Amino acid sequence: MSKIGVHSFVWSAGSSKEELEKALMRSHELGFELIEFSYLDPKQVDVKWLASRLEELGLKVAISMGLPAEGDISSGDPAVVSAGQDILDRAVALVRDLGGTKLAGILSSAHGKQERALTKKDWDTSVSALSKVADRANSAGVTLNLEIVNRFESNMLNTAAQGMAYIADTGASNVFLHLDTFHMNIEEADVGLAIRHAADKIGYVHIGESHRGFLGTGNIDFAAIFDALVAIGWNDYVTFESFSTTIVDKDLSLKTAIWRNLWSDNIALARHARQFIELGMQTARLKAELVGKAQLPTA
Ligand SMILES: [Mn+2]
Repeated sequence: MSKIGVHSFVWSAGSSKEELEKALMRSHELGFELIEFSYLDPKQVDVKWLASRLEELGLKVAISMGLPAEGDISSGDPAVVSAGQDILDRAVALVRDLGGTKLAGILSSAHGKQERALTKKDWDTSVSALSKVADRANSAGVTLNLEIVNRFESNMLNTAAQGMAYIADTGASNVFLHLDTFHMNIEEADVGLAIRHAADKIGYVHIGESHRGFLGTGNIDFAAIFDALVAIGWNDYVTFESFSTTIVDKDLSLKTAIWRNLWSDNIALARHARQFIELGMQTARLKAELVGKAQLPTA
C-alpha cells in the first residue's frame, strides 16, 4: 500500500467551514490518507475544529505555501526578510496546531516569475533566515520541505541538486526537499536519476501531470518515477496535485498560470489519480521484486 494524499484545491479553493468539510469528506471517502491545504489564516478558520475533524477522519495533513514578494526571505530589505520569517513561523504554528509535521512549498524565496537572476548574497540571506525558522520549527516538531519548482515560478531552487546544496548550507536536520513531478519534468536532466540522487533528503512528493490534469494523459514518464520511488524505499506520502480553471484561487491560479480547463469532474479526477498512483507504485514494486530474484535450477 502506498500513502497517498490529495491537494485540497482539487475540491475547493475556499476556506469556509462548509468547503473545508466537503474537502475532508471527499478525500476520506475516496481513500486518500492525507489532505494538503494551502496556508489557512487562523483568523478566518477555526483551527481547533479542523484539527478535530482531521483526527476523527484519521486524515493526516500537510500545509503548503509560496512566499509572497513582500515576504521574500532572499530580499535585500531586512524588513521584507523579517516579514517572510513571520509568515513562515505562522505556517509552522498552523501545521503544529493541526497535528501535522510537514510544511511544504516555496519557502526559500518569493513564488512567481522573477525579472533578474539570484545573487550569492540573496542565497546567503535566504539560507540564514530559513535556518532560524528551521530551529523554531524543530521545537514544534515540524519539517520544512522546500519545493523545487520550475524557472517561471522561482529564480532560486529549480533542481533537486540546488535544493540539496541549500539544505547543506542551512546545516539544519529538519529541512528537506519537496519534489514535484510537474516541475521536475521541466528542469531535471532525468527525473528518475534526480530522485535517486536526492533520496535521503526527500521529505515530500507532489505527483502532477505535465499539463496538471488527469495523470497519464500528459507526457510525464510515471513508470520511471514510480520505479525511482520504490528504488529509494520511499514509504512516505505522495500527494496528487492538479489544477483546472474549474477551481480558481485568485493568487495561486495566476502564479501557476492555470488558463485551461483540464477537468470539471473532480471526483472522477481524484478517483482516477488515486488508482493510477496505487497501481503505478504496485507495478514498480513487482518489477523490483522480479529483477532482484534469481531463479536458479533446483535439480
Ligand atoms: Mn507542487
